[in-house]
Amino acid sequence: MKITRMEIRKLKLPLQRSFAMSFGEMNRKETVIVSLHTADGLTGYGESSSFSAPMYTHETNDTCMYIQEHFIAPRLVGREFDTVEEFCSAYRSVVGNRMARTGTECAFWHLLAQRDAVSLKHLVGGTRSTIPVGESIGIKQTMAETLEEIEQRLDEGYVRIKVKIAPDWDTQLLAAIRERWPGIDLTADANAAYQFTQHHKTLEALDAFNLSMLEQPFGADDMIEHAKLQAKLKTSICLDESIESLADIKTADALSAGRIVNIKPGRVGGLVESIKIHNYAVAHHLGVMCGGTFETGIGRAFNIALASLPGFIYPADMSPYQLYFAEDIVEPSYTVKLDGHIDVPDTPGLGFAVREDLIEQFTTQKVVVR
Ligand code: OSB
Ligand code: MG
Repeated sequence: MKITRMEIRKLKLPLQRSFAMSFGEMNRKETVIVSLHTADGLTGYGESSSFSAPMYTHETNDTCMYIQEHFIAPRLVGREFDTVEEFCSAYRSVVGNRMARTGTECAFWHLLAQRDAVSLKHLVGGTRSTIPVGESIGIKQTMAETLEEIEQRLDEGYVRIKVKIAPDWDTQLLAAIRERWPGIDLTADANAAYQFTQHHKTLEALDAFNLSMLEQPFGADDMIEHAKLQAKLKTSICLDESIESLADIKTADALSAGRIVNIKPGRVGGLVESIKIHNYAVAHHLGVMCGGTFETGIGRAFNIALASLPGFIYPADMSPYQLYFAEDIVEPSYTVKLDGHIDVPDTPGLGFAVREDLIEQFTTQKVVVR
């Protein structure tokens, strides 16, 4: 397939409500949508689901656009690629910047799915036809609000509740949830808010809440600290920010820094690296869950395909757009069924129809490389 043009757009999506995590509050959602256009007239879409500020990782919407425009697109446009390996090797000189690379790489997977008339699930080797979904609940003003939202999601069928925690929003909250729902699948995600010396006692005490996992208590680089805590904790640590690559999961495994990995294509640079991490985790008896960074339906399509791999035994962070955005840019988007599962599309291509008119409408910045 010959790439004739690459478009990189920043979109601003109207948010339904803000969402707070330990590192800050998200009051607007901007994302980067990439499209690759071929000489045969195909269009492949991908998403670099980054944020306006470098809070979750070092990348931002603007760095994703910049890296793709100046360092990735020029290595692709005018060239021909038949496999994802050939495609990725064209820009292998670009280190880091994994969210930027993800948008580009996923757009190529979308092209492959169209060329071969197969689903993304088929391309990645997925085996599940449905995947279980849990809700990720941000830090709210009050406990009552949080409990109310949990109740609503449980009524809607979600099979796991993940609450965001921080040093001033942890034990009391978890105690209140457990008091009301002793048996639900409950997890907590700290987004790197704690420090070992200051907080390890508090974190060890979280064992009392029978969480299915404690996600990323310490900083991304604090692999040793995670290992020290995991050695004292019954609860499994799930690593999110700490794992950007296959090399990172190998390090984490060697140190016993956690028992579960949250895989997000965006954080690790795309589906190729995600599959490698998944395969390593399965071979080394680590658990795997599929996370997200509030992707639109385009980014979610790749996450859903990934989550259909057999190692994804934990419910995915895959809440549908209605929880965050007023409108999605695919239509129809997916829904969470009353049994808490979503169907994995198994039709050729993305599995969702892209609303190009809405992409146009939400675009605030656009770069075309030809
Ligand atoms: O830590 O898993 C996280 C969203 C943005 C950035 C980081 C995280 C999250 C979530 C929500 O928890 C996951 C989602 O539904 O996309
Ligand atoms: Mg997380």
